[in-house]
Amino acid sequence: MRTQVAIIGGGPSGLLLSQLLNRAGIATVVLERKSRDYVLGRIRAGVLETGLVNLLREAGAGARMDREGHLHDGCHLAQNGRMFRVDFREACGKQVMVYGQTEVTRDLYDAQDAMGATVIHEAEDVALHDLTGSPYVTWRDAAGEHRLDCDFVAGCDGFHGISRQAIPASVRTEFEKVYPFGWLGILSRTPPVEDELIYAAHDRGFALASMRNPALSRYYIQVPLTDRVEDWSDEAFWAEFRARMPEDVAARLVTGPSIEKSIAPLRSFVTEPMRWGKLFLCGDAAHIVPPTGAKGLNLAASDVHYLLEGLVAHYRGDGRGIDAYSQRALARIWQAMRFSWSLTTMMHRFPGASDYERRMQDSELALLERSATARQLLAENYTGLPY
Ligand code: RFL
Ligand code: PHB
Repeated sequence: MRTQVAIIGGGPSGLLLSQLLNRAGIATVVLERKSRDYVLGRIRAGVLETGLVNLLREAGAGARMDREGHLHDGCHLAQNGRMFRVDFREACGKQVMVYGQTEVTRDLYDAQDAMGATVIHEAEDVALHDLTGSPYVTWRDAAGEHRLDCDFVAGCDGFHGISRQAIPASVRTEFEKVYPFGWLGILSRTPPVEDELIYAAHDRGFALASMRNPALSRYYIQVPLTDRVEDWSDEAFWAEFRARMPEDVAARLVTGPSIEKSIAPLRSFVTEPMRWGKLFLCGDAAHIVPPTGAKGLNLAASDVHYLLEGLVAHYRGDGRGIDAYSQRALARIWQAMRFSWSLTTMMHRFPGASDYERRMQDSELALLERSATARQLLAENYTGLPY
């Protein structure tokens, strides 16, 4: 089998890249290790920047998002019970779209099906070969062993994928920060407690009130890394969540059984460079941010944007875009890294933090409440820096 671009990973970055390349007349094959149902069962991000919203429309996969997604003009920040609003529209003239990653992925699968694109599921032992020469990919499935020859490989296989490891360790520089806590998240068929997201700093730990639609809420609390999901009954979650929200919000909270519950550790990670020979890394395969800034999925989208531009230009005879890919993508990634780190640092309770560090966190939040300039900076970063 032969294609132009072999895409490893059928998550949002792989599918979006495949969809946009196909529309530009460039052939792809997507190889995904899991089944489609498994991929669609993951509950992850919920906030889309304008850049991703526009890419989904460009990909012909934005119609349901435009019907069912919700544009938000701002969000709330709370600190030990006090709450104030950051108005994105007023601060920087932009909005975000609240629409779940699960739905984005489903829409991309449907769009790929509609154009007859090749997405191969349950591909095991995917391996990349001759990445600095004539690249090819091998894998195994129920039907046996397979080989796919290609011009390029896009490594869109997430943080635990194999693509990043295919770059020799001597070429890679990795940057990592592991936070000493995780987020326990639940999804419940209850009306969201507020129309917009609430990011709440509290002495008991951080909490976030988010949503998927008017009947489906997504809530999170900061928990120690040693906690396990089994330790948290729904009742215990609701009690802790309520305790961290401002009183009037807590009083309005509608609770119900969780339909998903999971713990995600918080980590920042970047690998440089994002290109080696004919291999390009995209999305979580190259970088991870803590979810506080809602940047993970959005960074995957900006990588896709830069890689798409580079590949389209390459097939028209101009190689400058793929040569600049790593540098262009990383410049934006490091800005989002900084933003996610600063929001995470401001909002969470760190074990062993000094009183001085606590006062710094309070002062950062007070600055945001007082200063339109500070809110502008937050709003510009939260709604997404331009591509
Ligand atoms: P994904 O979504 O991880 O998709 C990678 C795909 O590659 C497949 N794969 C392989 N396929 C073939 N061969 C192999 N050897 C393979 N190894 C892996 C996987 O099965 C998978 O289908 O990466 P992608 O496409 O780059 O998308 C990135 C986003 O998913 C990610 O940035 C965000 O979801 C991060 N993230 C969140 N971001 C936010 O902005 N807001 C959030 O609230 C938020 N919550 C989360 C998150 C990530 C989580 N993870 C990774 C555990 C919550 C969690 C739990
Ligand atoms: C979510 O809805 O899952 C969500 C929203 C905003 C974040 C993180 C997660 O910062």
